[in-house]
Amino acid sequence: MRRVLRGCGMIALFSSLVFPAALYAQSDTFAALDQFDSTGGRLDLRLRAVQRRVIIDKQPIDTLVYETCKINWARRNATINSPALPSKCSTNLYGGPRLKLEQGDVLRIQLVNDLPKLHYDKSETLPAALDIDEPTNIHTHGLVVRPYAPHDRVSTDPANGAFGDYPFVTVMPKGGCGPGGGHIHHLATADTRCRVVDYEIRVPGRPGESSVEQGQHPSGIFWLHPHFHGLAKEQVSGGMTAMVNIGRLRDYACMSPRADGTCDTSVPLPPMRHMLLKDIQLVSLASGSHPAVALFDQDAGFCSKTAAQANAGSYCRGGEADAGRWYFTINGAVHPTWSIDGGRAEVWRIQNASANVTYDLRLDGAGWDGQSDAGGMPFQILSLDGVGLGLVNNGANPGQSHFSPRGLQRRAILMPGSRMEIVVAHRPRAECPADGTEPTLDNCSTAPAPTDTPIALVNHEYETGPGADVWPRLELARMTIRQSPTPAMTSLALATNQRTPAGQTVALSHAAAGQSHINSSTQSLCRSGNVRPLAPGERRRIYFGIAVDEHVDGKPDKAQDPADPNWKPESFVLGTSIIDAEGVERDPANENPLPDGPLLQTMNMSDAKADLCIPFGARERWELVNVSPEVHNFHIHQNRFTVALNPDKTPALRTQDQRDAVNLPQVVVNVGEDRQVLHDTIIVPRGAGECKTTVGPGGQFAKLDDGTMAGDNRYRLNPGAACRGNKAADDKSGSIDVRIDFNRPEQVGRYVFHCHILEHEDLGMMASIRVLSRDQIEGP
Ligand SMILES: [Cu+2]
Repeated sequence: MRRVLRGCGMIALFSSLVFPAALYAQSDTFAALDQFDSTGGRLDLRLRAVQRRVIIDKQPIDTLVYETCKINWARRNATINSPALPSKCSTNLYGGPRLKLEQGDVLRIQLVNDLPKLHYDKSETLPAALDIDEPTNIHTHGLVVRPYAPHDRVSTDPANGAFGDYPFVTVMPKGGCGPGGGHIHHLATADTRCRVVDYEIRVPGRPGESSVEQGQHPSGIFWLHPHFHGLAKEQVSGGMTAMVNIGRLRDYACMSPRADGTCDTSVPLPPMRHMLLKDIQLVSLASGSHPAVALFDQDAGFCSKTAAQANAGSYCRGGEADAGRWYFTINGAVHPTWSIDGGRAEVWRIQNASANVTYDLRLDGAGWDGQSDAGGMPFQILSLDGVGLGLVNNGANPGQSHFSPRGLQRRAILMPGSRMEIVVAHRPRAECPADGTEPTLDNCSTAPAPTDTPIALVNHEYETGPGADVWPRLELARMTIRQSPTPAMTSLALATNQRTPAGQTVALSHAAAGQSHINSSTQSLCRSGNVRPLAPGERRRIYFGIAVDEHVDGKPDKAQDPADPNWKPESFVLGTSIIDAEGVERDPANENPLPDGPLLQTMNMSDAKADLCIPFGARERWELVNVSPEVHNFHIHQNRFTVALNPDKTPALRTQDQRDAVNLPQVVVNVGEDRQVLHDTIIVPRGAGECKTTVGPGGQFAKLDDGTMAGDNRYRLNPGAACRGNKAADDKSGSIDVRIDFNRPEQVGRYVFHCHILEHEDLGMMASIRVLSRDQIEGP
C-alpha cells in the first residue's frame, strides 16, 4: 500500500541508532488541552492546517496539526496572514485544542489549508516519488447539526457562504489552486475551494437545555477532525484533531440527587481531566539536526506482537530492525503522571483520536490486575459516545439507591472515534466482590488510599480479527492518590434527560428544514418515485466487506509485496439492500430482487449520487452485517441510533467472539429499562474465519469491473458464500441491528455513513445518504 512519510529530508530512514534500555519513556507531566470557550453565543476560530515541529518524548517531529486561534470574524480575511497573538492561539499543537460550547451556540471556523505537499515514498506503489498538493476539510463528529453547502441554503441566508458540517468540500492549499494544479481526479468533489473556507455550525437548543426528547442537543464529548476522503487517516494520524465539549457535566451527572430527582447543585462535581488519545509511529528517531520521521500511513504490524507484549511502557519498538518507536500519547504527553489528594475522585473524559487503533482500556492498581483477562479496577461510566448513560433513578425506592446495579465496568473498548467519560476512584479489591460477580456501585465501594496509591490507565491487547490487526498492550498513564484520612468520594448519579425519545414524529416542511434548494447534481437519484418510507416489516441491510483480489499464484494475502506487478490492494467495500417483509432481498435503487447477491463497492466521492434516499420522518431498522473476519466501526453523520433488542431485551447481534461485543450487553444497552443509549458509532462484530475476503470462483466475491484503489471497485457477494448476512442458523456473518430515526430537522440533507477505522474509510468503506423533506420529495 502507499506509504506516506513526513519530515523527510532524504535522511536514512532506518538508522541504526541504539535506544536506551529503559522500559518507559521518561514520563511527562500531564499536558492540558488548550481551551477555547464560546462567549455570548459564539466561538469564532481560525483553524490553520499546517505542518509544525513538535516535541514528543524529546523527539522533534514535523507533523500535521491545527494552529487554533480565536479571531475577530468580521476581519478574518484581512488578518488571515497576520502573525497570530500567542494569547489567543493554541500552544500545545500536537495535543490539540478543546472547544467548549453551549447549546444554542454558533461555532464559526475559518479553515485555512496551509499544508505542505504530500510526499509519497517512491519505493512503493507509485512509479516515482510524487509530491501532490494536499486537500483537507473538517467534520464535527457526533454533533447533530445541519449538513449544508452554501448552495443548499440560499433561501434562508443568501449572504452566507459558509458550510455546515459538510464532508463533500475539497479545500486545496494555495499552491494547488492554479490552473491544472492539485487536481486529484478520483478524489474530486462537487465543491472545491482554494485555501480558505468558512464553516458555520449552529448547535440546537438553548444554554442549559440538553434534553434529547425536546430536540435539544445532548451535552457531552464530541470531536472535530478532517474528513477528506482518501486522506483522513493520514491527517488524523498526524494530529489534526480537536475535542469538542457541549454543555456541562451537570446536565447529566449529579453528586447529590434529591429524592424528587432534582440535583443539589451545591455539592461540587469532581475535577475533570480531558484526554485525547493519539498515537504516532516514528520510523527513524531524531539525529543531529534531522527531526524524527513519522509514518502517517499507519502500519498495524509496526511492533511485532511479542515485542508489544513485552513492553509495558507507552511506546513499543518497531519498524525496520525495531529501529522505530510507536508512541501512544495523551494530549501529546508520553506516559503522563499526576497525583491527586486522597479521598478524591476524578472524571476522565477520554477520546480515541487515533485513526485506526482500537483501545481496550482498563485500570491497574489497588490489588487489581488491569493486564489480566479478568479486567482491572472497576470504574463508573458516565457517558459513551457523547450521551449520558442515564443509569440513575431507582424509581421503586427513591432516596435509597440512585444507582443502577450495572453502573460499574472493568474494561471498555473504544474503537476509533469513540468517547467515554468515567469516574475513577480508589476501589480496593478487598472492598469489591470476588471475581465472577459483577461489581456494582453498591457492592464495590471506594475506600481511602492507605498509602500513595498508583492507578494506571492501561491498554489491553486487542485483535480486530484472525490475521487482522493486533493493537499493542501498553500502559498509557499513571495517577497517584495521596494518602488521606478523609473518606473516598463515592460515585455520580446521572440525570435522566438524555435518553431515547419514546417515539415522536415531527412534521417538517422545507421552511423548518431551511433547505428548499437542492444541488441539482445530487437531486436526480432521489425523487418522488423512489423515495418512500420502509413498509412495516421491511428493514435495510448494510454490508461491510473486504475484498482481496486473487494473486497470480492464487494466494490472496494482504501483506503481499507491493513491488510485485501482480499486487492488488484490499478493497474495503460497503453495500446496501432492502429486506422485505417476506425476507426477500431487494435492490434499494429499483427494488428488484437480488438473487445474484448484493452489490458492494468502494465509495467514489466524485460520483455525486446518493446511495440511499430516505424521506424525513422515517424510522428504520438497519442490519449492520459484517461479511469479513475483522471488526468494523459503523458511524453515521448528523444522526444517532440505538441498538435494536430481541424480545428478551438482549442486543440483536450475532458474533463469533463475545469480546467483540463486550460493551454491548452491559453498557450500551440498559437491559431491563425502556430507554437506551444513543450512539453515533458502534462496533460491528466480525464474521467467522470462513468469511474469506477472496474474489473469484469459490470465493466470497465476484468482481464486476476493474478499477483503481480509490476508484469504482464493485463486487457481488456470491449467493453461495459462507457469509451472506442472512439469519439462517449456519450463517457466519457478524451483525448488529440498530434503529435509526430521521426525524430531526438537522438530519435533512446529504451526508455519509462509514466505518470509522480510517484506513477502511479512506479505502472506500463509506456511502452517502440523502434525507429529503416532504416538499423536496413532492416537488414544487
Ligand atoms: Cu472497518
